[in-house]
Amino acid sequence: MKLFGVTASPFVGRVQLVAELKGIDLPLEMPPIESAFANLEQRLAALEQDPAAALPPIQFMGDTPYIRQINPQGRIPTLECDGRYLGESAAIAQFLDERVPDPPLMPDDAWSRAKVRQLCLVCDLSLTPQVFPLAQQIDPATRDEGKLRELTVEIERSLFELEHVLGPGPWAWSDRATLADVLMGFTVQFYQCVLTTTPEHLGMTAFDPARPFPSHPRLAAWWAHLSQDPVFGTAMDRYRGQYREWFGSLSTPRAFGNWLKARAPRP
Ligand SMILES: N[C@@H](CCC(=O)N[C@@H](CS)C(=O)NCC(=O)O)C(=O)O
Repeated sequence: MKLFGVTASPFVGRVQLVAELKGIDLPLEMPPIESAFANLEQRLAALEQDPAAALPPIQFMGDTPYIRQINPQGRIPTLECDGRYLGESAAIAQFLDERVPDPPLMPDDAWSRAKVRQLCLVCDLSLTPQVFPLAQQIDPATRDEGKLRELTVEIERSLFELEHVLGPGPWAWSDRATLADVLMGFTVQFYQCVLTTTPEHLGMTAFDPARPFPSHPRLAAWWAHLSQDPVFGTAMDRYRGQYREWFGSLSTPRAFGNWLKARAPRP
């Protein structure tokens, strides 16, 4: 088995954490991304001439011919297992959980398993889709205030939903870590990193690093517990630096081009 992806992706991070918790040896392979670099030099030169040049967006690691061939979604992470391919971090995480049952990342009883799935779905249908567009609003020079207001409302609604679906704790559902903690952990950590990248936290009060989730006591208690856990806490810290670097690259197409270039495979 191996995983196609790059560590700057929180979705890849989810799968790597599940592998770590289960002691699965899961090498990470950067997908062949030559196509993403094909016109990079020319693009950077064009931007040098005209920083406002409207060029089509540069592809990220996932949406490349190689990945599209093995995963029709053109996304990372993509798992290779016995010559077969699986996409979607939640599906991959669940597959690994079933393949190596110890320690289990799903509860024993049907009701609790359903609640864990509900948390995973609420996270990925409600909060996760908001945090990437939020990262695009980091730079005040290119920020769309209307979009930011829209995202603020949506994120507030998502946090309310999660707050009220969370179980008694201390983990997301019960006294044991489950797939809900893995999925929510990476989404919330990405969200925290976006907000703390700007001095005014994009005007959102939901995540004060000194006192996270001031109006969501269950989320606050869950996040404190997860952050202090040796395995989860270390995984979150590991990815924080990667995201910071990436966010810094989102401000202009040129900065993003340079970020991508720094990751180009050496000939
Ligand atoms: N729902 C998917 C999302 C995966 C995803 O969006 N991955 C991004 C990287 S973080 C990607 O491959 N995007 C394609 C691209 O930007 O080229 C999952 O959970 O695996």
